[in-house]
Amino acid sequence: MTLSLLQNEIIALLRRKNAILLVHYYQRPEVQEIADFLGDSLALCLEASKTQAEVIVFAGVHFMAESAAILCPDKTVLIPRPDAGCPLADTITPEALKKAKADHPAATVVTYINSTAEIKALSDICCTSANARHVVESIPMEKEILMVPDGNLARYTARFTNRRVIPWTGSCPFHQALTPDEIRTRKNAYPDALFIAHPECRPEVLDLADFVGSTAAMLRYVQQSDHPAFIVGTEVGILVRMQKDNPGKVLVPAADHMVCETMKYTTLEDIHATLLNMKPVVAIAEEKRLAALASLKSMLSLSESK
Ligand code: CIZ
Repeated sequence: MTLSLLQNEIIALLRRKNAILLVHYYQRPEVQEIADFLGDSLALCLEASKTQAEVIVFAGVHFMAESAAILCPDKTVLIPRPDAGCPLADTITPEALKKAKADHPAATVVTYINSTAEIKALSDICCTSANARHVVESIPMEKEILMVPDGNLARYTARFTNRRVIPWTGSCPFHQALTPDEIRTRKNAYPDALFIAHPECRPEVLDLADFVGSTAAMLRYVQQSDHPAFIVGTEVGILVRMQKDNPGKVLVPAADHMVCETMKYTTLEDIHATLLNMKPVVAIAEEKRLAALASLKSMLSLSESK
């Protein structure tokens, strides 16, 4: 692969500034090409906490860079596009969560990593789409569970865990927009393909899936399968990595509209400017960071004991 002049300049700047570039699977292809690490939000934050680099440039949406800053207070975390928000994370406000907690005072609050630092700070434990079931199963049977902000992930997790889960009403707009009719149309066009879906899709869509899993689990599934074709029910950016890992397989997005607008904000020009200016820096007030860290750590200690 030949890199562009701008890509090479970014790589040179990264080395000169003792920085690493963390890139989410849903980012633009040209940004994915120069990633030091490509991954889901949790894997990227864990890379951030292990690196010797002093500076982390996060190509993702805001909550992801915030999670890196929560876990790595000794490092400078830069976000090239601070306006790259997450519409799912925005479906819950601290005030609304405080009210829900007051309405369900005995409930354990399980919060998807796709949430702001403020929401994490008000939660008992975080989860990802990969470990939601394990996290929920760690909570005593008799406890009510308030699971925020993704209602689809909450409902999907509840199916397997025999727990009293109260789902929040939030959803990711492009996962939520995928319909069973669109899947049937794709299946007619690709009758030999398996349909794999992210748990942020709605229940009627998940019912049609041959496999449901997180981004990392979907990548693993396609790579380990002998099947020649897949209809992929998550953000189209993941197809870049999936196709690279599986050059001989037919991979089609479940619907062409499965594009996260804010994930595509970050351009090479933004990353270049960020490295030249060493800003914008992700800053979180220490009290809030420590409270958010506690809910992330509860999740991490659980996966260590798995
Ligand atoms: O946490 C992430 O990175 C997202 C958005 C989804 C996933 O399943 O990995």
